[in-house]
Amino acid sequence: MPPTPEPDGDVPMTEQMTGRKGPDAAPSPRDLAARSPHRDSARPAADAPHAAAPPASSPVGNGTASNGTVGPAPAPAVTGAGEAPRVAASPATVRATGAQALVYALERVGANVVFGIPGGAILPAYDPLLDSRAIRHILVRHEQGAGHAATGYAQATGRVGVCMATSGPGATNLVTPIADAYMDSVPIVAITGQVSSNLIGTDGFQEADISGITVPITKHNFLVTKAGDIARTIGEAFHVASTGRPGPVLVDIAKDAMQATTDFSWPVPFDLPGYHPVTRPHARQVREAARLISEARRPVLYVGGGVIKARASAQLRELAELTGIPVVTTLMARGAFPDKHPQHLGMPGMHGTVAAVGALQKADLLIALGTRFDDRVTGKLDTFAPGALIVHADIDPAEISKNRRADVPIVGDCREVIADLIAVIRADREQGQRPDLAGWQAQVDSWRTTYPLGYDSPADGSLAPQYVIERIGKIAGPETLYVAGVGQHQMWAAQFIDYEHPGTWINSGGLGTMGFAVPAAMGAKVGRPDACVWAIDGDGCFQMTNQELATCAIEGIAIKVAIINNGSLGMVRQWQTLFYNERYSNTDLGATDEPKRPTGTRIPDFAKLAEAYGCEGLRCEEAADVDRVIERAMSIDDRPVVLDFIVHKDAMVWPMVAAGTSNNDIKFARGLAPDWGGREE
Ligand SMILES: Cc1ncc(C[n+]2csc(CCOP(=O)(O)OP(=O)(O)O)c2C)c(N)n1
Ligand SMILES: [Mg+2]
Repeated sequence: MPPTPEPDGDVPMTEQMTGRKGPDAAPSPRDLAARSPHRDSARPAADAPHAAAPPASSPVGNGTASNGTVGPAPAPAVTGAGEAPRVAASPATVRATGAQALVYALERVGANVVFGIPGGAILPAYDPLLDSRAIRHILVRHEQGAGHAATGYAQATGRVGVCMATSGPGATNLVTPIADAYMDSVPIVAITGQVSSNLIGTDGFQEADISGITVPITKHNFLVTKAGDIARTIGEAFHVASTGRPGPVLVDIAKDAMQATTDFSWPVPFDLPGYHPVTRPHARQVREAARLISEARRPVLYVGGGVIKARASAQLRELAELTGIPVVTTLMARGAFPDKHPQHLGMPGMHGTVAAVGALQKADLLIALGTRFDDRVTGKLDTFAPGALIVHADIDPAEISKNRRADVPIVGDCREVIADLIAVIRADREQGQRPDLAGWQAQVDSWRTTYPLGYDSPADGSLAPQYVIERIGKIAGPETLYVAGVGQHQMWAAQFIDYEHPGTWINSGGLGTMGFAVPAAMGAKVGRPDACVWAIDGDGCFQMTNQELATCAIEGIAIKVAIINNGSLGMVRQWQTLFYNERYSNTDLGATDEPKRPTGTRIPDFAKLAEAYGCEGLRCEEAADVDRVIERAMSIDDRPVVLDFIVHKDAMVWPMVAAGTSNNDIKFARGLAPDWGGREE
């Protein structure tokens, strides 16, 4: 492994500060401490010499993260650092229960929305929550919905999303969304009630060691057993979640800590020894990267979700236009670079475009920005981009050389890395250096025009799912936020909607969590109430979390949901078609099991289900009706709308690189491989 560069004059960053591990990493002392239910006693006192208040330049709280904002400017935080608690005009220090301190602290970090469900262990927190004028609590129907809603909120706004649950089953229901947020580096804070401290470790009623359970899927987690630690821990949790590489942080609070009385004051000194995310790239590494860029003849900008997290889209565009280098945007980076831009080759990976996949494979230099060489992008790793040198910039040093060795590693915030690269390259250009990329640009253009994304209309006249999604994108337009479930519909939504702005595409990329779309769309709409929010969901996914439509209807969260109803677990069925000899084991959802049921009977009838939830429900089965129902949905703003699009069962997602095979073996349709043409170098 090449050495990871150290920032100028700063401490080296280790995995223990990020929670991410390299392949051989042993648990850090902090991890071990984190696993101990007694770790609070190991914590140095808040007034220990190393404890320091956050510097004024990096205030704690929502909307203040240096690299967390996407899309339009986030709503202002309800309170800023330095203001008095909201609940009452109060002196610097007030007597408060731990539960009140929790609510005050949430107000002070700017958390104005909490998604959650109460229960015994978290009950003390719900009492002062009732008095808070600053925090809107949204009562969800399942904790998984709370977690994904927090993620959707965070993705849509760049602020920290917050979810809350009780101990035991409430907390374990948060595990999936926490893992989801971890994989996609989303800043959320999950607050859970824990049984009283004297019961911890006794298998008490509704006890689950949620901090132990979530060690591998949180950026950091805390178990709090003292009232006096609650406010500081909330401040730290928001700071850790939103700085450096964003991620989920869990705060598990014992019930007796919430019931005890303490002194609340703000701001709180932090106790985060060793947590110093590096944002400034090393100048020498940037110069080395610029040198490789000036020497490359077949370079590609390989752009990941970190560019969106770093709010670096404008810088990316400037770099791309300055250099003329073609751009690919991963599933997590859709919207980071405008789809209409002539240098954009689209999405790489398993269902990427031929041009994007081909460009990576034939490149002599990849400038990888905020991306992690995921297996869905690289295909068989040892055949990925065989002739390319790698510049890899990421805020998390644990990502660098994790999967593919970096020739030039750069640790830093993508916005700063790109800005520094621009400065160096611009200076070089002024000296007359201008690499000739004309041949390469012509080559990738020819792949793009020869192998555009496309689909066939079903021969039986039924609806093509791709057509439905394409029409939603055209009618709802590029200002809309699109939130996808997981499956074929997700890939088509990534392919057939044009994303022109960062933050307009929200999906579960890393974990691939079915059930993500409805609650995440709910959270996105709460965070961006003025935006139009469409969930593009599958009939399988929708059945996992659609109960949050009740939440949406009751809370006036007017999302639009398009169910791409192919009657099956379509993506799994596609693999059965291709790799299991068309043996469809347990992928047919049996929605229309004629003749056992009368023709036209659907289980469930999504339109009726929507109506039962207080939403508008519409069904569409004909291409001729597609625009009309989408426009009808666009005209409804006072309640959620669900559109049930009955689409062809056998449509498949193309292009495709079969799992475990080389990107070189990409097929743009069944059995059809592209002819790469051009020079093989
Ligand atoms: C929670 C969860 N369970 C199982 C899977 C495996 N899986 C991936 S896609 C898929 C099918 C999704 O079906 P549907 O929502 O109807 O989408 P379609 O592929 O038909 O568009 C399944 C079962 C998953 N990703 N997540
Ligand atoms: Mg389906």
